Amino acid sequence: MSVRFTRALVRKPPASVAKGLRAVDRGAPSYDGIVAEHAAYVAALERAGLRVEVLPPLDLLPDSLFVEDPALVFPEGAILLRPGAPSRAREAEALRAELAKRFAALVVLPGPGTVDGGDVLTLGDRVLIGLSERTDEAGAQALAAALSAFGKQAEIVRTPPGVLHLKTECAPLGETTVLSTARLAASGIFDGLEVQLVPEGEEPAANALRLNDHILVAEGYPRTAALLEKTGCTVSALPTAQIAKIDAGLSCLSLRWAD
Ligand code: CIR
Repeated sequence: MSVRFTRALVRKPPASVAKGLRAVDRGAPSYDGIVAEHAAYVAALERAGLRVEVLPPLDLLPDSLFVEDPALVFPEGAILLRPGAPSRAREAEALRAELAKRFAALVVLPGPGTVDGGDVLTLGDRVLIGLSERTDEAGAQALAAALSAFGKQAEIVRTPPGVLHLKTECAPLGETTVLSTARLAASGIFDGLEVQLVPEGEEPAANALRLNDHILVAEGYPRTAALLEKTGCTVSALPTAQIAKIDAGLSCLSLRWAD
């Protein structure tokens, strides 16, 4: 199941987090603010029933709290990815031993391509891989081959131009249901699935996180929260103003799986 989880791995924000990559400079985030947002996030994962393990901060890698980008995890095993930003390339290696401890199978994605986990949307045994500034064709092909060993069928799609990651604009709400911005849905990549559209003007809320019968959504997007309430899930609105300054949302702060 794409939305059933029992465990999560997160990494504490490093003191260097204000140096995290950002496409547009809207001012540096506050370290204390990011620590507070991270703590609220961990508490929300626990309320959703997940056992959360917190890895130590890595000061040399400012974006290393966004653990979803350097790896992909399933109950059957983990894949170490190849982050597309040069400053993030070493994050995968930093996760290797932690994943090897927790997963029976650990696959290291072969080069030379690049893939960020933020471009990977899992819907049951179907996995969409979005080509972006971070994920290239060679990386997507290598990941598609690695996924077939886990019994997953990959489809290579396109992250919209100017959008950091595929999941910046969408989130799985079930195996056949996605939350999406209208512009991403208009590309046709979700044809055949049930699509819940994020109300116009609330696009940043598309990067929500369904965990069991809970859904986490960025605070400040009341129409999206109301839409998500209709699923019958418990909806928690979480502060993300500081991590948003370095282009991050809710999914990228954890690796999640069911054991
Ligand atoms: C970056 O640009 O890589 C980080 N500052 C933010 C990464 C956010 N990751 C994600 O949405 N999957």
